[in-house]
Amino acid sequence: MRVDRLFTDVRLMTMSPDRPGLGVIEKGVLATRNGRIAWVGPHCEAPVFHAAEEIKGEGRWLTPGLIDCHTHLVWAGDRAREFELRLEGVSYEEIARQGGGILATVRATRAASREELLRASLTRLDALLAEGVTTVEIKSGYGLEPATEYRQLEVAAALESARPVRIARTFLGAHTVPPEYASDRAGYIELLCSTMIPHVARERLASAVDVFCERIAFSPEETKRIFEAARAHGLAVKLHADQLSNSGGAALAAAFHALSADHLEYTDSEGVQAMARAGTVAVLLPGAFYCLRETKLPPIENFRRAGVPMAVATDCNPGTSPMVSLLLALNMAATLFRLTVSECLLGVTRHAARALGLEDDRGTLEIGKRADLALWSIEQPAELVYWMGARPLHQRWVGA
Ligand code: DI6
Ligand code: FE
Repeated sequence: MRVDRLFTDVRLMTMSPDRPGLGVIEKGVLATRNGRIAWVGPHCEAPVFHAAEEIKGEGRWLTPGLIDCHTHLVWAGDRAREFELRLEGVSYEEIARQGGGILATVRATRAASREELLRASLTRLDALLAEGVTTVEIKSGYGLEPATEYRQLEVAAALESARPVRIARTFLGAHTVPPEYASDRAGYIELLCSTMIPHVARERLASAVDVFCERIAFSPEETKRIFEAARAHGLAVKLHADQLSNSGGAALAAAFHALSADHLEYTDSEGVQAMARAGTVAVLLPGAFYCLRETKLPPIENFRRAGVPMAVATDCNPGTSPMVSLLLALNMAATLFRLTVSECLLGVTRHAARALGLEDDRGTLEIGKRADLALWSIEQPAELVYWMGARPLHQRWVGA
């Protein structure tokens, strides 16, 4: 069999649904051709390969490249001062009401040039890539006006040319109501639905639409209207749901067959059941939970029992999760949310791919999937979750 790259002497976490847990193959071989996986399996079953390049793993672990399926990575400015205010006891919601929070980042992002945005974003992106991430979802939502929203998405696309990485783009114009529409919410929603969503769809600036459904952002009724516009323009939907209060966000997301509902601290069993029926992925964001010093845990055991796939992401954003380490998010998901090691690792591979609607394309080591790979200097899978701040990545490939 003629192949481009042949990985030998590797232990595989295939993440394949056809095998239990992480789909481990202890003595594995993986071959790639044209950027896709051409063969994968145990060494003893491997055919004879003619490879342009052989990579000897020396017993290291090979996994699919990690997927960070929820970030707001493109923004300008910083919110370190707000962090200090919170340390002094001011709440996140109070800061938002005073015009800080998201709106502070909106001002800085509107004022930033394309180049400034790109430079700031690359620093954060590089930190993720250094830990084996090969796909990053990036949301807009710090423009809240057409030009800046589109610019954020264009910068997200430009990151893909600047680094070996795949970017999935999500339009989050419905992050919060911008100040100029403070007394005309309906006017902003009209702008979203009649101008921005059609433009984003037409220009293929994003493949999904997200909404922050929350007391301080958009109501379930408003969310519905925005989702209907997304659907009418052929865009998938995702939802920031039940993060600070239970507004029935999870059930609403499920009713629209959302790819994912994210955060979910306040989701009730009705929401969990609806997500299970719709096949909506639960994206858990322990970084935001940690930064807000939230104490209400997402209903993990309920998700487990109902068979709702769980993903884990950084939520990288300047306000509630200034986190550029997906492995640290895993450690937090285990320690704070009690996810198992297998749940954690499936949550940044197979289930994260599904949260982006890309489960047929990546997220597992299976024939035909993209050869986006990470090779780790570890002795056992648990080390990817156990360490805080270690750099266990040996090498990564995007389309090997
Ligand atoms: N939920 C969050 O935690 C972030 N956005 C969202 O919808 C916060 C974004 C920010 O504070 O800048
Ligand atoms: Fe978020």
